[in-house]
Amino acid sequence: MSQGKEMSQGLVLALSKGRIFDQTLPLLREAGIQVAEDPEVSRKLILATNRPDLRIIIVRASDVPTYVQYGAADFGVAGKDVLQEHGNTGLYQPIDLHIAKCRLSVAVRKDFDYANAIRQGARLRVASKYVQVAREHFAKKGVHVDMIKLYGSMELAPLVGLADVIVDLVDTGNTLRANGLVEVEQIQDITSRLIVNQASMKLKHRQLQPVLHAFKDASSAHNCQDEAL
Ligand code: PRT
Ligand code: MG
Repeated sequence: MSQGKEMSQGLVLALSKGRIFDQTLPLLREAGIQVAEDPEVSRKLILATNRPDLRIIIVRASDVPTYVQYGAADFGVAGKDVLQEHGNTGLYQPIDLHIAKCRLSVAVRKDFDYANAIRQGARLRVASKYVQVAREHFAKKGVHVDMIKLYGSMELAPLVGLADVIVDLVDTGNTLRANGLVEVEQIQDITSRLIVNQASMKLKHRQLQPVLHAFKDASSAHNCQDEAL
């Protein structure tokens, strides 16, 4: 049997390496699922689990919704930041897992007068990976923005004069501090959600349902407001 055929019959879960994999692992364990290998060590992109009908694929964090949307994975775990930029097409988002917590914030150089810069009618150069959310945030405040799309190391932009402000994820604040930046506004709290391909939810309902319930139970210690599955 070909690999593709095998994958289409079982369930495929898409995860990214790093904090999402690390923080999903305990939830999987509570759901009775053990992952055979550590992706950091094995470098494999398809990982077996103790369940013959469940495999994990390792993809870039921002690619998780794409794999799930097109059905290459039946379900996955992705940050709210990534989901907002990607959009909801083809995806259900039934469970907030309350993992990989951080916040999306506006940050500037310590010596930058933000209050003055955002006065009504002003124009601001904003660098971010999260251009949709950043645009909406400043539109609500009546601030005109020149949006500069970046893919990483956002903290550098104000330091070298590329932008006045950045919109980026903040957890401990250590990265901002190390670069002489300060958080001037918190836009939203971010956690990661379990996302499910809409066709899989119907066609693989019998297989998926127990796994989704186990995920929900495992994460419910932190959460009381999940939508119905
Ligand atoms: O790293 P890569 O470019 O491959 O992809 P990625 O950055 O999208 O993936 P990853 O694994 O770093 O992040 C996956 C998800 O984790 C994100 O989509 C968020 O939902 C969530 N998350 C939680 C975070 C953070 N906390 C976080 N602190 N993602 C990124 N950061 C970065 C932030 O961008 C900043 O550069 O960490 C830095 C700030 O951290 P502090 O602790 O110094 O404030
Ligand atoms: Mg990263």
